[in-house]
Amino acid sequence: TDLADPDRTKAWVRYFRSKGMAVVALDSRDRKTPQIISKAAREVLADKWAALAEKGVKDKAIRALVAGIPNVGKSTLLNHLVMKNVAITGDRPGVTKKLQWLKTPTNLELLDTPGVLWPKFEDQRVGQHLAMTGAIKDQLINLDDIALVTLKFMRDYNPQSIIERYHLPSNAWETMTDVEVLLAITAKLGFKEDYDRASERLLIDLRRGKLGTYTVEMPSDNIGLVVDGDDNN
Ligand SMILES: Nc1nc2c(ncn2[C@@H]2O[C@H](COP(=O)(O)OP(=O)(O)OP(=O)(O)O)[C@@H](O)[C@H]2O)c(=O)[nH]1
Ligand SMILES: [Mg+2]
Repeated sequence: TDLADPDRTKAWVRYFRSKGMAVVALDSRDRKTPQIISKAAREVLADKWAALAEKGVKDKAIRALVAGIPNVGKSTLLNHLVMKNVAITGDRPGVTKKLQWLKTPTNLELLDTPGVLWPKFEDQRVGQHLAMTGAIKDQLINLDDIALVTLKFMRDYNPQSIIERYHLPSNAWETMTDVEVLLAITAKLGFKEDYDRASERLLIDLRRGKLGTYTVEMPSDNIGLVVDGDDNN
């Protein structure tokens, strides 16, 4: 949540709830996160616990696995829940390489898993957006293509953040194409003609929240959503 657009996060929470899912929006590193998760888990499991209690089963360990796209903070979240730095985390996709059980003193067993992506993207925007957010290894993408996708997005979404971060003239968006904006950023960063390097910097800035909070897709865009058992995805 700390990196995402708050209004768009609310829209996504509403969307997944409308599909009958239990949803909490989190900053994985926040102190309150473990409490929020355990409260939500208790609510989700309430019926199951009641049924077990009726059969006389008590103190059963809760086993849960964390799953998701690469580099979203799964291992960070689990470390927080077990209150130790056991799972390896890192500022790039593909850090967790294998399944790993983590145990807590409170009878909670958590399975960390490597990030997963679907085998192929039906809509190329899905791949572009995942690349923007850092879910795809930078070695596998064309950085300047993704930088241009980012600039195209920022032109409408938060043009001022680019002007301020890279000290561009205030009318840059009116007078320049996206390619020209990238070249202007390259020059301002002192990278001469090396727009690959500027592209990389732009993406790092975006991913670290230096260009403000952002969320690229909305539920209403209907791009590559994987709910409703839609097996096209
Ligand atoms: N700003 C912010 N950064 C986070 C958050 N959660 C994790 N991070 C950072 O994001 C990076 C990725 O975190 P990981 O926990 O390694 O992500 P992962 O989902 O386990 O990644 P893979 O194992 O590669 O799939 C690390 O640099 C974390 O410090 C969060 O909620 N907010
Ligand atoms: Mg991980």
